[in-house]
Amino acid sequence: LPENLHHYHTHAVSHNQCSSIITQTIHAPLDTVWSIVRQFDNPQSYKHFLKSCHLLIGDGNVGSVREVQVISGLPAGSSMERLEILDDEKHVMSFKVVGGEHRLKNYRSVTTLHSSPTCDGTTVVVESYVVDVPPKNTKEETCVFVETIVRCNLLSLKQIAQNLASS
Ligand code: A8S
Repeated sequence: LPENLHHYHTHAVSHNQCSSIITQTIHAPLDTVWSIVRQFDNPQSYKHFLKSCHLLIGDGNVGSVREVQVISGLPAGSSMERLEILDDEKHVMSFKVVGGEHRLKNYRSVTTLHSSPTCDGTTVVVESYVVDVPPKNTKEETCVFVETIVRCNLLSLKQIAQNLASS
């Protein structure tokens, strides 16, 4: 396994937090996938639970803060998120939640892209997160909720990247 996997996806997790890691194989070149993931001001291009995004601070580099509006039907209205890592060489992006109207306090995620060592033109996306378990919820419930969202996001990223790569 690439050595940066361990480095970027090992999180300090306290007793009232939950954490996990999700992977997705995409049949598109790494640069294609990265061109989508790296756009901090346009997460709604593949995160279909979001309807809009605008930057409150910065221009899309590290330290920028975005505000996203969530589609209706979810227990959330908006989220404010700060870009923590954007590494165009190592293909790492990370953001943390710094506010908003939702239940995922202190959510932080790291996404890394890896060229498949065995299959040309294929990318493996690895996404890990840590979040506080909300009052009156269990770790299990929180993980299921977050994993559902992250899996949907990565499946949608796969579809969009594969369409771009085959056009
Ligand atoms: C991401 C990951 C997650 C986003 C969650 C888990 C969120 O945007 C949604 C619903 C919520 O209740 C929390 O990579 C929050 O965006 C869709 C508003 C943060």
